[in-house]
Amino acid sequence: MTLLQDRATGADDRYDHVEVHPLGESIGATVSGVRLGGDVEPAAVAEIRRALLAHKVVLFSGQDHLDDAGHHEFASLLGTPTSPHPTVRGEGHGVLAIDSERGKANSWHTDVTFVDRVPAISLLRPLTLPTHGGNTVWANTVTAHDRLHPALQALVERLWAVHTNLYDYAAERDEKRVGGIDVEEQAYRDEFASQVFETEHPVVRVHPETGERSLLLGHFVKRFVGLSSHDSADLFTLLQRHVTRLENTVRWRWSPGDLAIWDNRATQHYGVADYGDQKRLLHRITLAGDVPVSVDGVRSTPRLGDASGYSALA
Ligand SMILES: O=C(O)CCC(=O)C(=O)O
Ligand SMILES: [Fe+2]
Repeated sequence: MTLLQDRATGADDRYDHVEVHPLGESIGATVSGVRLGGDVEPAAVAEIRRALLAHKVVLFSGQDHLDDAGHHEFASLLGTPTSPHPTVRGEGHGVLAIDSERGKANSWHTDVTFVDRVPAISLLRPLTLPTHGGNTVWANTVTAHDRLHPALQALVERLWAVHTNLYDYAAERDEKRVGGIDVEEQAYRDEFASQVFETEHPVVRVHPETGERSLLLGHFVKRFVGLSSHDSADLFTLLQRHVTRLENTVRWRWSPGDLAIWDNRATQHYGVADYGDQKRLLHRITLAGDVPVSVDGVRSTPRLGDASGYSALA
């Protein structure tokens, strides 16, 4: 990506209806000059979508007027909202609560990759923020792919991974003694895994709108098809290291009234859990996506679970 920016203002002059300020060369832009809601004019929606596809995550501020209904109305201009989650109950308006009292997303992932129809876009809005910490970091999985050595690209092009919602919580976190785990957190984990989903996805997917190739990985990956668990773990670590290198990320410090929108087909993200026991609550709406397709045109295959009730196909 070559950024076209006005040297004085930092704004990208290819937008007429919104202002777009890139936050870095790899990923992230702030978008301003628009009041989000169900009444945003189509030309502005089209530019927001263009900025999203170019920068992978776009960040809005000053949207304090948004409630769940407005969040949902605006989301509906960009796509078809899914139900809140394949297994976890939501809040109405297609909203999933991201609540520190139930668990923390401090592990790199792409949302809901354990189903075949991975959501295309997620929209996240803070309701309660801690006094410090609790930033979110996004990584660009297209640049992660493109910056791999061609020999590594050739390797991963032919590889498929099994993703499941029964992922290993202890792998990315400090393991808690079973008897010592918080009751609410355990209830959430039980609900999360109340129905098991498993899907085989290509490690390299072709983006349905941009044609870009991206690495489809993150913490729901259980193993690579045909590789031993040791080889899977080593290769997963190697690839994730390329996804999450700092040059490939953007970090956002939340303020009340913000809204983040990310292209879930081209990113991973991580909620930094550095705010102690403070309450942190955000509301997320996801938009229906299509079934990923490999570079050879082969679609992902569900192995366990039927996600048709969770999401239409985009
Ligand atoms: O807590 C965060 O910052 C990220 C939450 C998350 O993973 C999500 O909203 O999908
Ligand atoms: Fe997430």
